[in-house]
Amino acid sequence: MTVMNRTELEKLADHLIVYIRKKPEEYFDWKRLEAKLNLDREQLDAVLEFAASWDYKIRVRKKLGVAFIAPPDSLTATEISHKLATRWLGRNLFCYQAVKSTNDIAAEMSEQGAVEGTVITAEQQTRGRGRLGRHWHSPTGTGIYLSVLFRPNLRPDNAPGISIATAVALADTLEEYLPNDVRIKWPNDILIRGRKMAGILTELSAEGSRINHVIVGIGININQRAGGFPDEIKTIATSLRREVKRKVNRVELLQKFLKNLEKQYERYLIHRLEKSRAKLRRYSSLLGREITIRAGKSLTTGIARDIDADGCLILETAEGEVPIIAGEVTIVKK
Ligand code: BTX
Repeated sequence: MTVMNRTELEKLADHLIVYIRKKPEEYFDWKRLEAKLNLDREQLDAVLEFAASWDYKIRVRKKLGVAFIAPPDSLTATEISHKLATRWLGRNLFCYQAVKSTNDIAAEMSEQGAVEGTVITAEQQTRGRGRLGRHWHSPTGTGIYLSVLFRPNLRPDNAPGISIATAVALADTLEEYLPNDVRIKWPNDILIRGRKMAGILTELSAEGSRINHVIVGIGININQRAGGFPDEIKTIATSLRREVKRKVNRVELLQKFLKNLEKQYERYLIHRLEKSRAKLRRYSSLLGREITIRAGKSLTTGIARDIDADGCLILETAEGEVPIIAGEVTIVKK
C-alpha cells in the first residue's frame, strides 16, 4: 500500500464525507467506497481514522460498511463549504484551530495575493483584537471568529462603510434567531438588550487613493453559557445561546451570514448604503439619543439623527448637523 501524506488524507476524508453524507444513516459497503475513492481497504481505514479526528459521527461495521451519522459542531472547511450558498465569498476558505488573530492571517494572505472573498476562521484566538488595541475574548469552540478579505475598487474613505454593511449583514442573520431584539451600535457592535454579542474590526491598507485591501474581522459570541464570560466583561457581554436559551449550530449561522454579507457588500459597491438606510435606522441603538463621539482627541456631543449613505453618523450639534465617519460612542446619561 502507498502511504498517504496529510494533504492527501485531508482531501480523501473530505471526499468520503461529502459522499456518504448524501444518505445519512445508510451503510455504504466497503467495495463501493474502495471503488469510489480508488483506494485499497487499508488506505480506506486510514482515511476513516483521519475523518474521525474531525469529530464526525461515522459508524463503521465490519460486515455492513460505513454510515454517516452526524456532522460535528466545528468550523472546518468541509462543514462550512457543504451547502454554502454564496457565489464567491468564502469559496477560498481557511479554517484553523487556534491562531493569534484571524485578521493577521488574512493580512499575510493578502500580501501573498489571496483573492477577494478569502475567508479565515478559527475555533480560538489567543490574541483576538478589538479596536484601539483592545482585547477580544475568543474562547475555543463556542464563538465564531472570522476575517474576510475584500479588495474593493473604492476610495479609502469608503472603507468604513464596508464595516457598516457588514453590521447590517450580521444583524439580518441574528434577527432570524432573535426577531426584533437585534441592535447595531454604530459603528461596529451588535447589541442584544444592551449587551454586546458581536464586534467588527475593519482594517484598511491603502496607497494614495487606491485601496489595497479591507480586512473585516468579526467576532460573534454563540454558545457561551450565561456564566461563561470573564469578570471584565460578564456584565456587558452576551451570547446567542444565553438569549435564545438553546445551543446554536455555528456552521449554519456562519453560512447564513456569509450569504448575507456577499449580498450587502455587492450592494455597497453599487449603491453605498442608500438601500440599507431604512434597515440601519430600524437596527440603530443610537438614533434620537444624546451621545458623545471621540475620534482621536476630538470630542463631539449631540443628538444622533441619522446614518447617511456613506455610513457616517449624522450628529445634530449646537453648530448644526455634522457627519461623523468613525469614533467611539458614549451615551450621555441624563
Ligand atoms: P471593540 O474595541 O469595540 O470591543 C472590545 C471591547 O469589548 C473590550 O475592551 C471588552 O470590553 C469587550 N469585549 C471583549 N471581548 C468580548 C466578547 N467576546 N464579547 C463581548 N464583549 C467583549 C470590537 O472591538 C471588535 C472585535 C472584533 C473581533 C474579531 S474576531 C475575528 C477578528 N480577529 C481579531 O483579532 N479581531 C476580529
